[in-house]
Amino acid sequence: MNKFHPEYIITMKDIVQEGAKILRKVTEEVKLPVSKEDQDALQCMLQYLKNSQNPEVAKKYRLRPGSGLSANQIGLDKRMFAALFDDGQKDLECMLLNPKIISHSLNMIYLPQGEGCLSVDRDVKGFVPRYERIKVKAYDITGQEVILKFKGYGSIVIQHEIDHLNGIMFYDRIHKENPFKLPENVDIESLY
Ligand code: K2U
Ligand code: NI
Repeated sequence: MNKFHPEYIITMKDIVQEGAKILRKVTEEVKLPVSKEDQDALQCMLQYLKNSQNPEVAKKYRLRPGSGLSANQIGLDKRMFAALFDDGQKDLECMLLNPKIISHSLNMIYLPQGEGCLSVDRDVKGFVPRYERIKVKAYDITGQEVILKFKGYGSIVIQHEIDHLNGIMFYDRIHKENPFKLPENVDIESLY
């Protein structure tokens, strides 16, 4: 049994920091049908994102804002994550299990300010090339298979989270010699 029951409030002390082995592990597939324990943990992860994006609550619990949180970031060796972001039209929340990118655009994008991470308590400068559009096959919290498309900022968030499930940190994707060098012969542009 893990501690993430429905009323549990995830705070920064629950978020694994870089250096922990679990952040470098390829995490285990979630068993279907989805157990109550896994559903509860996923709900706690989404609630963290909501809390962290609410200024009063974030202040009260000293939460860093997040638009995504993967299970291994709270110490669970499971292929699942929660995401909460505004995709330009609407506020989108998702909790996905066993996600797989099944297709993606050739063109790429990057955040001009670079990326951050709840598990990385330092500034790491540099561009992180991401696919502009992705199509993802995953399972929702009820165990139903879903096929979802993401573009722009949402695509960046989802790729950042799926990377976590594969033990990849955002700075692994920054050019080693010149952090602001973009990949050649790739159509890549700043998200804004
Ligand atoms: O996985 C995580 O650590 C959450 C990441 C997700 C993320 C980082 C960079 C770009 C997209 C997603 C961050 O906590 S989200 C932090 C943040 C919050 C608001 C806006 C941008 C980044
Ligand atoms: Ni991260």
